[in-house]
Amino acid sequence: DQLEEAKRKAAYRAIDENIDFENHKIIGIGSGSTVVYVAERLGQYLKDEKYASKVSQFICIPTGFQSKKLILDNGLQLSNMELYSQLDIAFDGADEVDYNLQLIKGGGGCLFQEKLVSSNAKKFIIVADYRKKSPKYLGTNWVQGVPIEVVPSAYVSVCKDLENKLGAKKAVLRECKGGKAGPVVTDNNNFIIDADFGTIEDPKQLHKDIKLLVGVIETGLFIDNAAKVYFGNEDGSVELVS
Ligand code: DER
Repeated sequence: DQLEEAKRKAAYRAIDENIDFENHKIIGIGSGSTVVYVAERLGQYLKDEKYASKVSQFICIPTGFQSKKLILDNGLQLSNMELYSQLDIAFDGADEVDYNLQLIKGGGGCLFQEKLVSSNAKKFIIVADYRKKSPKYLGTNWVQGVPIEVVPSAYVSVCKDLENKLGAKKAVLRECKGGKAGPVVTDNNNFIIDADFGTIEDPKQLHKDIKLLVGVIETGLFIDNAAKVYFGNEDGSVELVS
């Protein structure tokens, strides 16, 4: 369908235009439904005799359980940040992109590992469908709030701080929808808070303010991180913004 095609085309083009088969070795693989096609494209190169010897030497670093599975399902080599803390390039999705390429990420609850990987990659590439592009500010298309990873024992105090000190309209603990009663628990055994700040004109400052709250581990505001964004459009075209 049109949306999946948009994701696939953006992801394929991002790989085709940014993977340096000669010099790249450590590759970050993000989380979500668009990055599925990034791993799929690498898997295709792995099956192509022209590229197989190079791609079989790639070391892929995941950003969570789903990301690990993408790497393994496509026959790629899996490793981790403890063994390879500096990456050549990383690919990931996003929940929203503003005019300055600042991002909201964390809709999938993997924001900590995603930011650990992206901030240690020489190049960070985002692949996203047309729904993620905001005309100007964050908080325009993505209205579920800024995802924030917190230490479980601090979730009440952090929610209060977000509302009373930082002006969030609402800050709520992310609950599991069906399947399990209770809060979402991250791959790092933490909780996620979604904080609604409306439109965010200064995401860099907001990120800093949130990070200072006791109990906050990381925010889903990715500042000055993305080098390029490939948007898959409804008409099948792909737009590169950098
Ligand atoms: O949670 C995240 O940051 C993921 O990257 C997510 O935003 C990806 O979204 P997608 O499933 O639309 O690619």
